[in-house]
Amino acid sequence: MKITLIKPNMGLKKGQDYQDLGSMQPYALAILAGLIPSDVEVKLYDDRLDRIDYDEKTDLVAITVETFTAKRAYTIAGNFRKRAVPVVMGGFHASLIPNEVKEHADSVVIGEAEPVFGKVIDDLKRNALKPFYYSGFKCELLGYRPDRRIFRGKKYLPITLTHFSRGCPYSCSYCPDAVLYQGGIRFRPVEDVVDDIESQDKDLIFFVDNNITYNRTKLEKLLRAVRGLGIKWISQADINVAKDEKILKLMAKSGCIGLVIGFETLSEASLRQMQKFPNIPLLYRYDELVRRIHDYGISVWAAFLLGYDYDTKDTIEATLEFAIKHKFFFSAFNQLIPYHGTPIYSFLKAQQRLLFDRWWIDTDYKFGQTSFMPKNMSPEELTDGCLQARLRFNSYTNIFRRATNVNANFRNLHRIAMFLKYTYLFKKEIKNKQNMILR
Ligand code: B12
Ligand code: SF4
Repeated sequence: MKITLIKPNMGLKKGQDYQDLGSMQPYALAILAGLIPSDVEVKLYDDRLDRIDYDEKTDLVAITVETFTAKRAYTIAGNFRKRAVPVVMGGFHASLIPNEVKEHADSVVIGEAEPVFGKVIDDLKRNALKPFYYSGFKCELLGYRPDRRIFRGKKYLPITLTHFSRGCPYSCSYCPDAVLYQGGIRFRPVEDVVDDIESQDKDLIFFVDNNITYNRTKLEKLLRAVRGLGIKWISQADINVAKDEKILKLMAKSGCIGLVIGFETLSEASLRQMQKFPNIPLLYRYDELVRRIHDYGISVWAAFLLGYDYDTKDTIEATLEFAIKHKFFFSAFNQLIPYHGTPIYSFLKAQQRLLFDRWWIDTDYKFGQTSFMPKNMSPEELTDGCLQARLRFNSYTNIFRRATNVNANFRNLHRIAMFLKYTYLFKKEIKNKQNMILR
């Protein structure tokens, strides 16, 4: 028996397949591969790097679907189903809007693969696949091991993705994770994480946790365990971590070189509307807290989300100035994207402010476009404001300014190389991705 795993590409630019300048390993598919019995052959097609051979013999196609790759996933699924190969889909989008996804798949897994993928394979063997498998986002994170052999021979960035925790206790109104995890957060045993890291030959680890710093006691255990492994790592955190100097020190000692932090907006009213509660009390301390993180040698990858009802063009400008002032390693100036199933999607729909019912499958929608009617700007002004912020943050003058952050971005040769490499990739990607058509 053979199972083919697929990570779809996102889009087309000027009629050509869009190519990421650097793709990361599709971690979810390594988890799936680790759940497949050893007597079953496994093959990965990463549509961002490979050309899929639809005629190659296989017994099941398993596709991971995010909202931005849904359209392409449906096309790929259609090509296999035409050849009578059954298709199962899972992932964020499949769990957010399973009925839409079911129209393009034989089976849809709603939730995490671990509790149900074995059952899917058993049912396949009996020729009795079910239309839906429900597992939710609450399974215990025990004893499984991602199988990354599927990535061999493919040109990915030299980063290993793994995680310590899954979930998030907050409920920001734009966030698909909040909808799926429903406020839960679970942790892997530290030994499993160490094992997973030690089985890799890469020395840069990306913990894809939503917020690795949420539970400091558990984090401390992890930090002490990974300190001796000689790795460098990055992860996602909230700004509250900067209040705790002891943990910052431990993080730096254990190899932490960067944190993705969601600042979102400098408008307190917008933060309230987002229900971004961990940020609100610290909004007026952002300057001091960012400096402290940098003082510990940790770079900040800032994430902003613009276009909520109290944001104006001035908010975008102030956000850009804030990002330049703090010489962030990287900044994402994202406009609000209403994902199906989130409270903000329902809110905008009820107010008849969605410009597309389902932007992700609408042929008129382009990547980077605003898909709703903002309150204090036109959609075009929001689109252009975010694009200009990305371009200006990555102008040569501002790259030079950010390079003078010698505490973090230019701390040593390794960091300098990393800063230059990733800044080059990000700068190129801005224009590459903007206005791309989803396939
Ligand atoms: C790492 C990451 C990235 C990396 C790339 C990762 C990669 N391998 O290419 C970077 C930083 C480049 C990135 C980019 C983007 N990302 Co991103 N990213 C993440 C992040 C932080 C972790 C993803 C991950 O590995 N999770 C761990 C895996 C194991 O979890 P999982 O995918 O849910 O998989 C489990 C289940 O869903 C299920 N499952 C998944 N697939 C399948 C398939 C089958 C068949 C089955 C049975 C089950 C199953 O089982 C898995 C194991 O339990 C998530 C947020 C998060 N914390 O998860 C956002 C997230 C996935 N990204 C998101 C977005 C929007 C993007 C961008 C579009 C952002 C942008 N505007 O450019 C781009 C798109 C890139 C692309 N080319 O596709 C959104 C997707 C939302 C959605 N509704 O689809 C997320 C959820 C963030 C968010 N909260 O908004 N991202
Ligand atoms: S803190 Fe981050 S992961 Fe958690 S709900 Fe808010 S946006 Fe989502």
